[in-house]
Amino acid sequence: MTFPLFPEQASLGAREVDYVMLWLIGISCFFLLVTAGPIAFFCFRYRRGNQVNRVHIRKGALALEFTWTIIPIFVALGLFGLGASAYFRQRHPPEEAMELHVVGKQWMWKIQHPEGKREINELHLPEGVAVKLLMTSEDVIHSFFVPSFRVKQDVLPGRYTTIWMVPSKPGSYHLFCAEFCGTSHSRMIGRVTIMPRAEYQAWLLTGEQGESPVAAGARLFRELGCTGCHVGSPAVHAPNLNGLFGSVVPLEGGTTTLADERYLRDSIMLPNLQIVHGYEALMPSYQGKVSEEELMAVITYLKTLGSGKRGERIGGPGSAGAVEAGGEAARVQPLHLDMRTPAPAVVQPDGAPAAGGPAKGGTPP
Ligand SMILES: [Cu+2]
Repeated sequence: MTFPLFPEQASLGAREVDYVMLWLIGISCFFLLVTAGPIAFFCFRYRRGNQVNRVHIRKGALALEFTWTIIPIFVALGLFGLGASAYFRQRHPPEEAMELHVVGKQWMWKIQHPEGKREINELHLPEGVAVKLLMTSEDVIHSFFVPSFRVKQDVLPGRYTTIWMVPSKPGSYHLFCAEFCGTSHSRMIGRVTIMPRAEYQAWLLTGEQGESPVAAGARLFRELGCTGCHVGSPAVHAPNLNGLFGSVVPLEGGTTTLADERYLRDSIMLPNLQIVHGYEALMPSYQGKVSEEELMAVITYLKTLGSGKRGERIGGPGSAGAVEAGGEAARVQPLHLDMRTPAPAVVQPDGAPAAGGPAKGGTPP
């Protein structure tokens, strides 16, 4: 149910956030009454000049002190548990979630869908599908806020942040920037439109059909000269990128790091930050040479290498495996919502994952 004064609930996890909020408000009101009430009463009763008994004031009450210490501890721990479990679910998108790219800049939201479709200050989403937003900023700190989804996340220059949700109710909802980001911050607003899946699929095919991030990434990988060192048997000894994403990378100095989006980004923009064990620091920095969108495209392409996803999305059985600098990338199909292929995490309105793809992250936000 939607509670009065709360924004509409348009994602599956919105209700959970509302319950946590209501518990916090309820418990705060309760303790406000049990403390402010007696204060007001005693102020009145023991005001100066009032004829009341002021002798034999009780100095200690151990049982009372234990009670008002122990009960609030458990109340606070309970609230912590509620909030932490909601937060934990909000931070862990299911692996199969459909990934959209969001770039914030003064003063607009630029969004790209996995099939290549782009939009500005508009975000169209299919109903009942887990959606993950990979976000960064071109300039200052912005904050992606959709009240009806109960999600808000800072969008930072030089870093990736993510949020995810399962849109649950077709309609149109507000999108805000919730971080003061300059003179036109108040104009950095947009709309989120949730559509039934078939309608979303049809909408994807309308208007200009852009290059998908995977295809663009494959092309850039070639054009930027990455193939010279990372493909085949190059003259320069460079790390193999097949199956890199999600793996643990041994670094110079004996430490390791997880090859996530942050690592891939840093390896391209700040290559000397973390040197892979056994390799020389020969990689040039691409800072200033690629835009945020291009960088996201290259990283999306790298994520598909050797992960099996590449075959699923761009080639077919023959294409998974060796890095080929995306020769087949042009054949990207809008497969995400095609029922014949492994779908992204599709979640039924009651929160249970459908057969199309389990939502490993549990109850989504
Ligand atoms: Cu902003």
